[in-house]
Amino acid sequence: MHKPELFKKLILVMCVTGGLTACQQNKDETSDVAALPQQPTAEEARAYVKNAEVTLARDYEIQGQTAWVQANFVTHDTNALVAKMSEEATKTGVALAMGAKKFNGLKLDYDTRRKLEKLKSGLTLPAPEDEQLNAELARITSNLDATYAKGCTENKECYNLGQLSDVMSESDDPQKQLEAWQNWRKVSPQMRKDYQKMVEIANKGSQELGFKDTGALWRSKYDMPADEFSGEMDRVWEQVKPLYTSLQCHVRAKLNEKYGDDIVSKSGPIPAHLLGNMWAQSWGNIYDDVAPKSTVPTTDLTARLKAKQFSEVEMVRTAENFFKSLGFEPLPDTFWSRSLFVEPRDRAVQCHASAWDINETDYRIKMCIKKNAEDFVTIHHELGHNFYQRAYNLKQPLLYRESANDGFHEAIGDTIALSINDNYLKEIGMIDKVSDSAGDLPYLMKMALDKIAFVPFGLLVDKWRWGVFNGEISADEYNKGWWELREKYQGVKSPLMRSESDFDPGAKYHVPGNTPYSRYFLAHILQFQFHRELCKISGNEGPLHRCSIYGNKEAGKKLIAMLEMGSSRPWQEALKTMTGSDKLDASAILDYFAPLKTWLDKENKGRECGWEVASK
Ligand code: X8Z
Ligand code: ZN
Repeated sequence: MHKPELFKKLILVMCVTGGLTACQQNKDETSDVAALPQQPTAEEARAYVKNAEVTLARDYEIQGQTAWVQANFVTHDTNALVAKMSEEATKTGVALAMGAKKFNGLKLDYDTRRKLEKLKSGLTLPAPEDEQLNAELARITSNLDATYAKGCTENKECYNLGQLSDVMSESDDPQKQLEAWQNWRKVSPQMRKDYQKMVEIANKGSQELGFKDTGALWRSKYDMPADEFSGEMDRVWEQVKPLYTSLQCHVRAKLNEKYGDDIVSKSGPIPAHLLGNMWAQSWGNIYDDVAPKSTVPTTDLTARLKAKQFSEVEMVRTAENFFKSLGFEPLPDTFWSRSLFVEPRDRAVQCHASAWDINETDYRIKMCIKKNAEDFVTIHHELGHNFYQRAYNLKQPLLYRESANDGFHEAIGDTIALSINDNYLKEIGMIDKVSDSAGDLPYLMKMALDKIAFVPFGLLVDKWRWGVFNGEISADEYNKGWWELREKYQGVKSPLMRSESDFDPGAKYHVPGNTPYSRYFLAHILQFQFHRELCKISGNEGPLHRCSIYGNKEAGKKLIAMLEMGSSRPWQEALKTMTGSDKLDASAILDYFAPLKTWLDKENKGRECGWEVASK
């Protein structure tokens, strides 16, 4: 609900609200399912799927509205309403999944088979059929989410994540950054017990549906065997790793120059509070510390937004204009009247940005926008969700109203935002002059700090959760397991001694929010594949980082066609229609950053790159 672009997954979690009548109806359907004959027919399978789509559609809107109100007004009561709603919805989702299993092995037409598979694996956290456990799961998930949104410790000391994040990104005082880093992590220890219980219940639910554990369920959603999927993630990471290692090496050397050996060693992992971001997941905010020396300063978009006195709404309008320039229809009036753009002063809201489709015509974003370049990009990210949702909602039946895979959803707005370069900014009057080729390296460095730095983080969050779900990371080693992965993949370490009375994964929204994270890893690879292709269609002949697809209707047409497919075909096919290849492929991201890699390798001469990983 907090990640409503996932709603099409969540519909399965939250299909029923609306009180007794709806519940009753669902009970009836459940018993219909139980009464299916031993050898069901293809006709019954088709009827089952049709019925499931009607059931899921029925309460979609009221569920969205309930979740919207809770996320915009986090209180004891709205949490209770959401918990009740997800309890009912999970019950229906589980019943539909169980019923779908009865058609296993039956020869069916393509769509009926595909939709049955979606019914079986659509839930994110399935509950067991036991009613009490289902109710407990719903209570826990809603509490975890609210704890994060409110940002208060068990002792009722409260922190504002937005303000702490400003310290992380703007302060030049490592002591203040450390304090902000530490304070935010005081909110999460109280989640630990609930989290452990939640894992236990969801695993039981997943097992009842026939999955080994909840992680196996999450990995089963990619049109390929679950193990193959994790192999694909690792394969692509190996492609990006040399570039990441070069970047980490350069950044570490620069931070070592700035802070000295006592704070940043020349050969170990980098302390996590010095990278300009609360989770050290993207490093664009420390650009000034690590920038290549150049006669040409890179465009400071934050400064340009300030100079032009852009309001939050104007930032969103500008992003909408980009989509319109590609041929997308404007967003509806209700988008502008119902979205949340500015953090309210008088109540707790879930500030983590999200995009919602309440029904086929009602689209919104919820975001506590800051007037800076980072949030300008995030606005494009969120609108990408809304335009994707509308494209498939208008073309596809309910069970196909989701992206080709969840990485595609996360990649669309980012793909558009890859065009936010000098060429584009000049075209829309944000800057007067496009920098010459001397500006390339600074720009690529800025982009790499955001995009390349993110890749290992995008990989490890779910490595941690997969380990938690399958028991490899036991409850008494949650925090240890987290930091081992952070060190291993990112070469980033905790700035303070941590122990099992901490629960640092809980300080990252998607963990208490139960939003799978591999999607962002996929998106960071896919967006460059999309960008490369759309640039080709636009007739771009220069380097990829100078390409802007703004205003190109041909590129827009190709993009829209893919969005309209929803999840009706395997993602590999959607990718192929768009790019000619059916494989996840890091060559596009590597092409994009090739000049930077050459530069980094030169800079890193004589430096010792890489880092030792403490053995388990
Ligand atoms: O959560 C998000 C979006 C909403 S789907 C703002 N992102 C990830 C994060 O913030 O951790 C976008 C990039 C990665
Ligand atoms: Zn997103």
